[in-house]
Amino acid sequence: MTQTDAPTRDRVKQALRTQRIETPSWAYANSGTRFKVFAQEGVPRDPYEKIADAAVVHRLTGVAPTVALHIPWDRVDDYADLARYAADQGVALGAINANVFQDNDYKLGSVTNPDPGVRRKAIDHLLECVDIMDRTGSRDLKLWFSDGTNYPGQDDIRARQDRLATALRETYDRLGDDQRLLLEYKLFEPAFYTTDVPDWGTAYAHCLELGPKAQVVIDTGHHAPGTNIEFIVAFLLRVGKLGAFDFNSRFYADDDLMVGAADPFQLFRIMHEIVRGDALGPEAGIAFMLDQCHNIEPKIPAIIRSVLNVQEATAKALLVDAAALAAAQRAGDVLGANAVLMDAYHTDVRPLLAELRADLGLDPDPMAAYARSGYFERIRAERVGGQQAGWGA
Ligand code: RM4
Ligand code: MN
Repeated sequence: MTQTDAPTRDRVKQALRTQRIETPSWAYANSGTRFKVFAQEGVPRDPYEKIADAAVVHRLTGVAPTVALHIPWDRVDDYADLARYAADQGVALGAINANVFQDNDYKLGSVTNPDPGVRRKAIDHLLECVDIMDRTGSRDLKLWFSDGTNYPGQDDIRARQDRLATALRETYDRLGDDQRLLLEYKLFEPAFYTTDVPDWGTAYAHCLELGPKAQVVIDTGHHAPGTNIEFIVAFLLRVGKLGAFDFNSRFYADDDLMVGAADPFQLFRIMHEIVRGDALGPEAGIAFMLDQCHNIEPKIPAIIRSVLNVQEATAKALLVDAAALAAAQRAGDVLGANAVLMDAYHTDVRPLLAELRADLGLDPDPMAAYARSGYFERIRAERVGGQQAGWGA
């Protein structure tokens, strides 16, 4: 059985105190599938209101102190003012996400477009995002490219890799000393025949060529079914090229559902590799971000639930008896090693997390605390009129 004696509990709680989970500004806005986005009441109308919602998630969970921005969705005149507002609310601005996938010019690609003028426009946007990072104090530029082709012969696959490398190089060279370029991959969609950054190997190869400030982002929804994501985590961590996660759940493709909803066991296995690689604390430099859409469920509670799901998987991973696991592995004890992992996974960590929250002066049940807080009733009453934020806002 897994030990849950006092020293173990203290060790696990101590590690959990260092965990940070970043929430995405766009998850507070209206978003969802390409068929219908169901508008909800009380949804933010601007980046300030998104930050206010993110601050509520942080106040209730204690582990979500930063919020990622998406440009141009979160474009404002004065980023220093936005950063000040965030600080007043008790949070900070996190990763800046570039968006080169929603302009008509990008029909045939952004940085890999056959037209040099379009490529220039896309690169200029990436550089603008670094300018914004200078003003927000953000460390990370997160890049996801929808670039690809739909038909065999449509464009030169190899030339597109050259164009991608050129764009990444120019962007990388613009980074400050403490800034990073995080490159995200996705198997397919919106392109269906080739995608220019389809997998971790492609992202890794580009990051390697760029240098130490370039690292890979693993979006947990961006793989073929059955892909062993924890293997990718272990591999990239070992070589110092894992920069961040975009957490979410998928049943089919890039579903963007709540992390830990579809496959909590997979999330545990991922967090086990993080703990194994000593990469949980902020000093390890891994950004644990959510990238989700909440189309039919209320958004703020969904994000709280997601944060709690990550915490639960992490607590279970921290409960793995590392010494017993290593001994079983050395002895070639297949079933024993597996049992060590499963014992930790089957432990109900909710009481331990409630205890941790009490230690931190938080309500032990953040979901219930939110429901009681009256926050939703307030934003529903206050946020009338104006244009609700959403994808393309
Ligand atoms: C993409 C990718 C990016 C996210 C956008 C909204 O599929 O996951 O990380 O910024 O969606
Ligand atoms: Mn993502």
